[in-house]
Amino acid sequence: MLRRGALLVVDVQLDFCPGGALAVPEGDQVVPPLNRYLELFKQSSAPVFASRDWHPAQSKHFKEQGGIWPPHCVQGSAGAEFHPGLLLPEGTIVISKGMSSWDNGYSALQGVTENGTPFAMLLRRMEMDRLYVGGLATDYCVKESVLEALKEGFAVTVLTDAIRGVEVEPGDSERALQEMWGAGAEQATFASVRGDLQAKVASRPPARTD
Ligand code: VGL
Repeated sequence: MLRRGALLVVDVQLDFCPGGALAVPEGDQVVPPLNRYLELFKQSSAPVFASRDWHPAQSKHFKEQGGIWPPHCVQGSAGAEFHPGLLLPEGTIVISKGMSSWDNGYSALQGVTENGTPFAMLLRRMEMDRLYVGGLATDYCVKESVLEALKEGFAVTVLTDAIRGVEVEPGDSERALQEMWGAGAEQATFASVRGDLQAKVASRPPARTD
């Protein structure tokens, strides 16, 4: 069956990069490999989504309100910006999540577009059936997005050369990956994804015009 795949870049925001409020070790090192994927998906005319944590200033996700994290990715703040080196192509659809004060917002599948359309609904409307997922952080938002996408019935490929973990406890990322594989996620790196997409472009039926 022809697979229709989209790229989901998870939370490559300044607060999750070195120097940010909740820095993921080597978080910025996902940027160069993600740029290669972004270029590939753009060339293949495949959709690109970029999720972002987009928290209110007061959130139960934050330590002061009973959560476990320092304040980060507050709506409109500099730390909530995407990493400036991330080359999001024109037409990238931004998915915001964690926007209410009670919402951890780990899963991009709980996110919404700028128009308020739920991401999962949009993926169905666009007849997508596979998500290729990279970004930050392996052990939180990547993991939760992957697990929920699988639950929602999408196939998922984790881009293992374009993810990094928070590692609150050493080994968290490895455990997160095992959980994702156990739930049915597949893994790939750039060369095989490029092969996939090129094969698909070559075999794509004419676009429906009705
Ligand atoms: C994340 C910790 C707290 C993430 C978000 O994007 O993975 N991690 N909030």
